[in-house]
Amino acid sequence: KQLEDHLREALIEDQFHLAYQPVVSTKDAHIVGFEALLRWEHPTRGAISPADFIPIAEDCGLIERIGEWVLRHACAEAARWPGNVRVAVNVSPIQFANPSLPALVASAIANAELPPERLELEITESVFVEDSDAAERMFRNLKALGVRLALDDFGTGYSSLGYLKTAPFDKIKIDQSFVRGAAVPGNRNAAIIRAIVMLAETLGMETTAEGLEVQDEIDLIRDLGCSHIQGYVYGKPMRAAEARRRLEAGA
Ligand code: G
Ligand code: G
Ligand code: MN
Ligand code: NA
Repeated sequence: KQLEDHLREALIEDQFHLAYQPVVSTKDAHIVGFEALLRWEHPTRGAISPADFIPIAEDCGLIERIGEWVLRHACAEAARWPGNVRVAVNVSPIQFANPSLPALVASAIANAELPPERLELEITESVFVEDSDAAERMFRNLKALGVRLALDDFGTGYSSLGYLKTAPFDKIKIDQSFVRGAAVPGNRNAAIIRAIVMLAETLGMETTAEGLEVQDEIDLIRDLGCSHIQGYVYGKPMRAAEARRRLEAGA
């Protein structure tokens, strides 16, 4: 059997779950939200990484149904969290190209009774490559719903910067490849992060530094002015129940 057939089964047989990774404020380390990350536990093959199966789901057309599953589950979970804690959901470029995405997002937040500003959609630069007019229309339609938009993996893709003029992002997520090594003296990544933060601030956008693993990186990222931090240093992606416990513990 092909992985594609296993994926179809996974949807029907409830083999997916979401893991939630904390995103904390740089200022005082309180949790402002979680990124929802898809996990697949196959009954015999064990855990399969989204890095491996998302591309296949995109190729065989299953990403639409999987993406809908993710969106609805993430919104339902976030609706149980205290007042202003957000959930971030990764949106595939294939989903983004589908004109029905705003209707799906509207339905997901309405069903979950989640205030729209508590949902953040993470989108990568690649959506600008094919048809940037269509991309900008989509951004406006999503913004009109009141949800937040984040530019994911910033700096790793096509980075034309031109789209930052008009695309209504609320946040730039600085890819972990820039954080790695940034605390080493003489490393140029710190200068790049500083420039991205200045750019984002000028445009009124927040910044999340991704993939922080050690305390040194926290100190550096604080100095560089990033507003938010995400990484193993504050928590690996965790089960929904554990995320709720973290919120109750207030840390
Ligand atoms: O969670 P992990 O660390 O393994 O993620 C690997 C990759 O899979 C990342 O690029 C991440 O953005 C992507 N990913 C995780 N969950 C989802 C999801 O629900 N939808 C999409 N489109 N991508 C996801
Ligand atoms: O592409 P995207 O940024 O959505 O994917 C985030 C990926 O980064 C997930 O696979 C997540 O598990 C992973 N991740 C999150 N924090 C860390 C970290 O501190 N170190 C490493 N190596 N990976 C991380
Ligand atoms: Mn992401
Ligand atoms: Na990212």
